[in-house]
Amino acid sequence: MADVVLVQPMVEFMEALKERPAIPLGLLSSCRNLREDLDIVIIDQRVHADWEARLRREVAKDPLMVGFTAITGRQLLFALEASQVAKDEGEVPVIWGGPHATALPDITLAHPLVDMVVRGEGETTLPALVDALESGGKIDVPGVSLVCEGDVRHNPQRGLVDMDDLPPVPYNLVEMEDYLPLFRGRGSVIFESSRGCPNGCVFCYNRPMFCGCSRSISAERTVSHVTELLERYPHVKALEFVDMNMAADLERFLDIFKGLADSGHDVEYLVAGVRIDAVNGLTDDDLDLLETTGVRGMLFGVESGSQRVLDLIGKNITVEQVLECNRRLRGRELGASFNFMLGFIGETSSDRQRTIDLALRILDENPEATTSCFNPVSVYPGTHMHELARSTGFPEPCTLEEWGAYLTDVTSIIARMTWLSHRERLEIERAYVASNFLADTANLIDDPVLRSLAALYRPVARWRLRNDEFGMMPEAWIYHTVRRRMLGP
Ligand code: B12
Ligand code: SF4
Repeated sequence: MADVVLVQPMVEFMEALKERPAIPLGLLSSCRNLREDLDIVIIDQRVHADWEARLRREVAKDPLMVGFTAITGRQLLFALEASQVAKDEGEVPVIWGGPHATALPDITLAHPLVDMVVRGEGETTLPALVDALESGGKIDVPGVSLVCEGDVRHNPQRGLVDMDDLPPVPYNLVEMEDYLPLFRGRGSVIFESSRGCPNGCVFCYNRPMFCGCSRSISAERTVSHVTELLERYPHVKALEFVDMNMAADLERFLDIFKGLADSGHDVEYLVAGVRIDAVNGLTDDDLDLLETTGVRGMLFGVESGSQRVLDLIGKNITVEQVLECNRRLRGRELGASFNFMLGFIGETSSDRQRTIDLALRILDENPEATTSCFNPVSVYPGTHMHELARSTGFPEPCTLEEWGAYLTDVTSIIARMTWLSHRERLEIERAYVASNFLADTANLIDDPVLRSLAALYRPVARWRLRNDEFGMMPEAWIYHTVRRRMLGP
């Protein structure tokens, strides 16, 4: 009998483009401190075609709890579908954790399918909660919210974990072969070496989750955990650091790559969260070190090409720093990718054109660079952006279903941009569609046919963006139709 059943719901569109998803790191990480005598089962909607039958089977065995993770967006709808299955099958407590439940515990608990919420990090709260459930006593565990006699009770906040004290992630709880999405043709795994970020961008989930507090595993321990992982799973040939701001401490950042270089793994690395100013603080020798160690992906959040907007959103970088970073990375194999967003509150049409121009200039000045699609700004609960959006009459989603539907599709995100005119929203939608094809999509799309079609359309996309030509755009309709087909109903 499983004592603890955990469910990883489907996420969204991006996953439909990859043959295999990333490991369910949030759930695995929450299990790090669970007692060894407990039986833990992880069911993943993305890899277990028979997830429903598995879940029914496990619930029928009367476990202590069934836990679900979810970020804001469509994943909430999948988590609800699975929670319904659990509730249909037995009397088991349904417990939600993850970014969305943390930001909005009241709305989450208002749903009849959810019994408890774990706010924030799971590493200490989950073991304490499991003990409380087992003892059958009062659930007075810090970090947990629950409904008590019809009222929502939020137990006190739990302090943040010391990442250096955490044991390694128990990857053995899943079949590694089911995961390993391809990065440059290599099976990759995700790894977290730090949490949080000292900066406070208005749109980012960092503040509500981590109060802007940045913590990390020491360089030495990071290298030792990575080495252990690579030795245990020799078919892992790429590793993605999913830290929000991995180079917040430059010395630690460099020490990690020195340590990895010394251990001589045949592995490529992707650094998913790195700031422009951090890279500008590296010497050419440091960049050489990253390159020889195998760093082949560095993702930068630039967000806007307008200095006025960068200041408005608290990004704390300048356009000049972005261009300098791009120049420094030119001719290097570090896989620089620059990310942008359109539709910030207070942004004008000329600010948006500056963003498009900056993206095109980056690509012109550095043939090795790529850019992401220009995501329309989404309102994440608990962020400062959420408060700003409310003041413009943003139609507030009030339930889990509404939050799920709002962030399911770019068209629904754009439809709620109450701070923009109808014409501006149309411009953003079309620039978004074209921007999907601006740069090479090799790391995003596994299907070679789709990739070739994207490459064929690239010159048209660049022409549209360069010339602000969004009048007649039948390909926007084709794009949305294909996307909906891939996502399913
Ligand atoms: C890997 C990743 C993904 C993966 C899948 C994520 C998943 N949850 O299944 C993919 C690539 C699919 C993805 C997609 C997106 N993502 Co993403 N992604 C991440 C990333 C980089 C790492 C997630 C992770 O593994 N973290 C490490 C683990 C340990 O942390 P965790 O999941 O929060 O889990 C901890 C706690 O939350 C808690 N916990 C979590 N679940 C549970 C469950 C239970 C039962 C318990 C007890 C505890 C618990 O315990 C864990 C340990 O402390 C994070 C940034 C980050 N560093 O966290 C963003 C992040 C989760 N993504 C985010 C966003 C916005 C997106 C996108 C919308 C981006 C975009 N614009 O396209 C898309 C989603 C939709 C789409 N368009 O496809 C936001 C979510 C904000 C929010 N309010 O929900 C984050 C936080 C980034 C950010 N800085 O804002 N993403
Ligand atoms: S720098 Fe990045 S991680 Fe830090 S607050 Fe801004 S967007 Fe979030």
